[in-house]
Amino acid sequence: MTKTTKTMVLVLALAIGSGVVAMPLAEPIARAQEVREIEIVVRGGYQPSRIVVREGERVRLRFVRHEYASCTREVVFPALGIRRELPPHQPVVIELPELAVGEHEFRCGMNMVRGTIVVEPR
Ligand SMILES: [Cu+2]
Repeated sequence: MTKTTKTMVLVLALAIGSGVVAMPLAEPIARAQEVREIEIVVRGGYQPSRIVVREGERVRLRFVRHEYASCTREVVFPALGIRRELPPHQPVVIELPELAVGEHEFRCGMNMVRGTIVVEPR
């Protein structure tokens, strides 16, 4: 490398590093649909225990367990293959996949406390 080439390489490297020469950043892709977040309080049961959503609606459940009773330690969505631990007073967010029209059950690990997600047709 000649001295001039070395200098040019150095200048270019500095320019990139300092952000003077920047690669165009991809624009964040606008979300086609907002996600609806529903909070479910867990205390001797699920509140609300019946959640009605629309077909195709994107839903995220936020479980907040306000108790130490071991019964509700886990939440299970049998048909969806979802099983999550719910530590006390620590929100746990569960992103649901697209659900078919109808009723989808969720329950505690022992199947004592139950809730239902009702998906209504459009
Ligand atoms: Cu239980």
